[in-house]
Amino acid sequence: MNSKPANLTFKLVLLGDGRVGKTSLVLRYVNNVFSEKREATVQASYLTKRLVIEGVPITLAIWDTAGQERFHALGPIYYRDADAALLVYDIMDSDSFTRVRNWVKELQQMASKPIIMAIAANKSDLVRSKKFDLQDAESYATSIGARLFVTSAKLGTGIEEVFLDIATRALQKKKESAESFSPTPPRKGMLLVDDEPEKEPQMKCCS
Ligand SMILES: Nc1nc2c(ncn2[C@@H]2O[C@H](COP(=O)(O)OP(=O)(O)O)[C@@H](O)[C@H]2O)c(=O)[nH]1
Ligand SMILES: [Mg+2]
Repeated sequence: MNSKPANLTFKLVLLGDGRVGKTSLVLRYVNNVFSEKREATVQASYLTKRLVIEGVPITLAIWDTAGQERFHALGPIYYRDADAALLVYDIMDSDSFTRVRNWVKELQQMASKPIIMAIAANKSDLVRSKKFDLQDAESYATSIGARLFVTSAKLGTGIEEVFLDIATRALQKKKESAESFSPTPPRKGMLLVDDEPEKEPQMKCCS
C-alpha cells in the first residue's frame, strides 16, 4: 500500500508576560532570525512549522500573542482547541516566572481539553554565573507535568529541543488516544451480535 500517513496539525499557544521573548522564540524557531530591537508591536501572530517525528509528518500551528498579554486579555479564541502551550519567562526576571503560574491557571480554566505544556526559561545568554539556580522552576515544571528548557532566542539555543519535546508528546498523546478509541467500535458491534441470538429464541418461546 502506498497510502501516506495523514498530516497531523497541533495547535500550540505561546504564553507569558510581555517582553519575555515569546515572539523572538517563535521567529528564531520558524525563520531562524533574531532582532535585539524587536518592537512591542512586532507580531508573529500565527506561524507554522513542519517537522517529521518517527516518520510522521507533523505541522505545528504556533499562535503568538499580539501583545494583549500586557492587559491579561487573551480571550477564549486564543486557547480554543489548543493541544499544547509553551510558557515563557525571562530567566533574569523572577516576577515573570511567578506569573507563569498564573498563566498555567488561566490555561487550565480556558482550555477545552488537557494540554501539553513546556516551560522556556529564556534569555539564558544574559546569565553570567554558570551555577544559576533553576531548582524552583524545575520542580514547578515537574508538578504540572511539564519539562523546563533553558533557551536563548538570541543565540538560538534550546529552541529546537523545546518545540520537539512538545511535538513529540503531542504525537504520543494522539497515538495513545487512537489506540484507546479504535478497539471500542468493533467490540460494541460484537456485543450487539452476541446479544441478538439470546433474545430471539426467548421471544419465540414466550409468545
Ligand atoms: N538577550 C536576549 N534578549 C532577548 C531574547 N529573546 C528576546 N529578547 C529581547 O527581549 C525583547 C522582547 O522580546 P519579544 O520577543 O518581543 O518578547 P514578547 O513580548 O514576549 O513577544 C526584545 O528586545 C528582544 O530582542 C534572548 O534570548 N536574549
Ligand atoms: Mg510578542
